[in-house]
Amino acid sequence: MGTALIYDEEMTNYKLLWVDPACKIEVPERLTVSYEALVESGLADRCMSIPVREATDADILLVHSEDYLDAVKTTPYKTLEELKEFTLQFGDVYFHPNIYHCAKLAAGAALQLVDSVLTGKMRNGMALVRPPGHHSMCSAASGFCVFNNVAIAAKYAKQKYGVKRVLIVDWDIHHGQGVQYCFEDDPSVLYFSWHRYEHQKYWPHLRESDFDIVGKEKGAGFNINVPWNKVGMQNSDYLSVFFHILLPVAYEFSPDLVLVCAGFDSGIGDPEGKMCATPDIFAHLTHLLMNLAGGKVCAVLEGGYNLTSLAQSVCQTVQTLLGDPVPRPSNLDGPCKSALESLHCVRSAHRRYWSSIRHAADLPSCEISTKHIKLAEDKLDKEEEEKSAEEEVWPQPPKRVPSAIRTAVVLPEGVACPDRCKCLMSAEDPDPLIANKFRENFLKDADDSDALTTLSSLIALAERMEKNEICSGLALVRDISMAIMCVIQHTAAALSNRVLVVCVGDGKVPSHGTDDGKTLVVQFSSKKSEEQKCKYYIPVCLKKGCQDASGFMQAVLGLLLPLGYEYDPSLVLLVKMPDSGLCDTVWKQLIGLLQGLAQGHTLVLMQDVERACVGPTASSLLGDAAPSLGQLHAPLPEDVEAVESLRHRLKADWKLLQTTAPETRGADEH
Ligand code: R5G
Ligand code: ZN
Repeated sequence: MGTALIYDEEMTNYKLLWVDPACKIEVPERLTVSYEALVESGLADRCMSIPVREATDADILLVHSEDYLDAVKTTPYKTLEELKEFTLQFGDVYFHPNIYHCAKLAAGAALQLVDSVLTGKMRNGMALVRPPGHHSMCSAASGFCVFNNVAIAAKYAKQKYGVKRVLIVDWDIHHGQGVQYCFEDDPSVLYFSWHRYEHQKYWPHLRESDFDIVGKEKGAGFNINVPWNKVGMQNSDYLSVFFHILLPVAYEFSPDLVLVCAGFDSGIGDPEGKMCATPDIFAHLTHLLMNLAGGKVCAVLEGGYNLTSLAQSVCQTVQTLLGDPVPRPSNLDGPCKSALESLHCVRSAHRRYWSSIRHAADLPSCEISTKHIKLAEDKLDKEEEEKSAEEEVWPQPPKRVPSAIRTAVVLPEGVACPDRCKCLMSAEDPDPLIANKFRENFLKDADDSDALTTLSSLIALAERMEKNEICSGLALVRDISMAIMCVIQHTAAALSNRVLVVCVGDGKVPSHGTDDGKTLVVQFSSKKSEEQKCKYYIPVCLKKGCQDASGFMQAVLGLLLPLGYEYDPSLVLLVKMPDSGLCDTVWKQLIGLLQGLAQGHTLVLMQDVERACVGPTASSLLGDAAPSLGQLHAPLPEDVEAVESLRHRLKADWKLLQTTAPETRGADEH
């Protein structure tokens, strides 16, 4: 099951035919540079190329009115003057004799993608299309959009495949008001959008783009707007919103399909968005969505006007859909104050609808609302904006070179090597140097040659992961504590290495050497442990340990991922203690999510009795999508309390744990 790529050069055959400074950015080259970058990087070849088709009238009428469709149908026959005239009805858009044809192909491309994925022919995919879709409404074109490609695709998926819940993630920097209007009373479609807003000063200047517009009637809570009130948002700002809003709600919602309004004008260098998130952020955004809906992610191009940034971002997205390990996250220095204000507003507006964020703080009565326009600050913003115009420079994302071996395993005799994995159990004798070191350090009283062989193989595995010959690994060991110590000692020996140790289940984790910052240990257990000993040992105590999926996922999304991303390890050591109580599906979600760290270098340790878990673990390490957890119920109040109190205690040290802006005392406050 591969990745679909849907593209047709025909969609480059329309352009602006008159002078209009606001419209000149939407050019055919947007598609050609994106596609050429995919071809030149070899990514296009690795995808399955699926032909586009024209959306039918019936498809288009799923979202648009007959009158509007009839009107657009006349555009191929109009003269230049008539096209200009027609365009004026809508504004913020342009027409061309061939745009109707292209708009049918763009919507049809989204439908071909949905067909490929929902028939099970393809795992996921991306459609490179023009014109974009997310602004177009039932009876109106808007913001370069003619037909609402993604909205049509969502309706089509529901109608043709009986899909019950669709998540639409709109990471374009503009508000897809067309998508919002289409589904605002529909609880079967959860629409999430972040967008440049600047207290309504930014296009399309709508009151209904603000955080307090949450959907209507039965659809209340199923529309999530995250307004950005400043330009220059960075990787941390985007990831914070994913960790603390989108992902908890998305897991609770449990979509059967994820559609992405994949606009890249939210990336650095874009003249419209004026944001500063680097192209590699799209690898992470994509990766974080890929364990929802059993991996059924369909990305459809929307905006993106800096051709360099656009092409790089498209490549990052497609390479991630293909399952290649994601790059180390960069520039994570915590969300800015304005982003935290937005985060806080959105969480408080939605806490009544979603149990996963019910514990969020209410807005203080003085309300740092996005509606509150701070005049004093606006002058400063203008100055900032001028300098951050188009001369933004950023390094080209490094090439993501996959390891020769994706997943290697170290297993005791008698346990079969899972499919597609490399078995490392050393037939040859262990390296005598390593063997001697072990005897001295760990195996004083034992002449346990089995243990020696296992540990040597484990070290060999860790070493080859460090050299990037092997991406991820799995070892079954007799003595988990000793194995942890071996790996930590070995890995931490290199100067720049950091190891994130994630332990699920009770049992003592060797925490010696955890205060130098070279290891960060997070342990999930049901046993109240002593108070946290040091900054780098974080015990997470859950009432039913890891048995309750809701409580566990809340801790993973709201605590472990932000900590992990900020810590930025070079290796993730994931340890499953005996009797962890974690079920396979939750375990697979955990492995999938953790592979966003350390370039996918995840090393799993389990006790040798856990043979039954080898298959599922290997599958996740190989990059298979985790199965959906189903709709999650409310987490236990005790667990919410435990996770929240930890988060509040740790947020001074770890900025990605913040969800509210720090109090500021200043003249502009009152
Ligand atoms: C496009 C306009 C104005 C006038 C004309 C830019 C996008 C996107 C959407 C819309 C625009 C803005 C034509 C046009 C604005 C105007 C990019 N969406 N836009 N008039 O995803 O006052 O401001 O990429
Ligand atoms: Zn846009």
